[in-house]
Amino acid sequence: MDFAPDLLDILRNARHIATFTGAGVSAESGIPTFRDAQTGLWAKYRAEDLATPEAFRRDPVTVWDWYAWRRDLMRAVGPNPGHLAIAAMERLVQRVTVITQNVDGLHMQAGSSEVIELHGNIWHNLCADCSASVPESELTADIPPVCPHCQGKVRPGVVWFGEALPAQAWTRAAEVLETADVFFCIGTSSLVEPAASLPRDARACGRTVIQINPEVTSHDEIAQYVLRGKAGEVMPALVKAAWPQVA
Ligand code: BJW
Ligand code: ZN
Repeated sequence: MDFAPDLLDILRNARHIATFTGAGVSAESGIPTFRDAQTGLWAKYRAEDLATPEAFRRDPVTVWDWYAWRRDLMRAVGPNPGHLAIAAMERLVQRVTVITQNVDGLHMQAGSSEVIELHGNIWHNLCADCSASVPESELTADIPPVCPHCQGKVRPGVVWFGEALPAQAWTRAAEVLETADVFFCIGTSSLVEPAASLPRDARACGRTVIQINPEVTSHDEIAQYVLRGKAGEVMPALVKAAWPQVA
């Protein structure tokens, strides 16, 4: 794989690299994306029936069961070379921040130490009524489990449509834009707001934006470098090309 020499220089000289990631990064681990035709979750299921607070209120059993199925699927897989290449940059660059829309925890499993989860984490549980966090050890056998504090219904700790992103995660992501030299945008369709605004904001802040995706997205227009391909192939090759002695 060939990369522009100036891109490799930018990476070698960077002191802070941010990677903004989406479902495409976990696709090669075997986790379906949302919007890919045929294989994406939204090709088979309706987001309105499963990923909104209204859906949970209407049919908590179906929503809980769907997330239980996805948890089973995720439990069986691990990080792929894309996650690992992002984590490996921590040994080569002063600071690497991962801002992810993914809820699977695979960046942490790969060894990334600074991970901002914009859409929550599927392994967390919280009460839909009192918002208390409920540890796995306190989950009752009910479907959905019952909150130990208020007897409300327990739900997965992810961000559904119509819900605000966790304030602290959003603030931290905004701070990253101020210091990162390079902003990778990897494996996201960039259709879901407000997360999709981050690459645009990064470009407006004067950062070098690098897009990695096998398909065209609206962020091709704002990225200075567009690398067409799979994250698990492009990222390891790029890290090796930029730091051939050490990567
Ligand atoms: C590969 C690859 C490989 C494949 N390598 N690449 C402004 C304008 C319009 C709408 C809105 C707006 N502001 C808010 C909205 C509404 C809504 C929204 O954006 N809707 C649009 C879809 C129209 N946003 C919200 O509701 C958000 N909340 C909000 O704004 O609240 C406001 C508020 C403020 C104060 C109080 C109250 C409210 C919340 C959004 C939550 C999104 N949740 C989900 C589900 C999470 C839980 C779960 O997992 O079930 O998050 S939806 C889903 O989409 C998931 C993802 O994180 C997110 C993004 O998807 P992603 O990662 O981009 O995946 P795909 O499938 O779309 O794309 C995969 C890409 O990978 C493709 O490009 C492939 O080509 C590529 N690829 N293989 C590299 N090997
Ligand atoms: Zn409760």
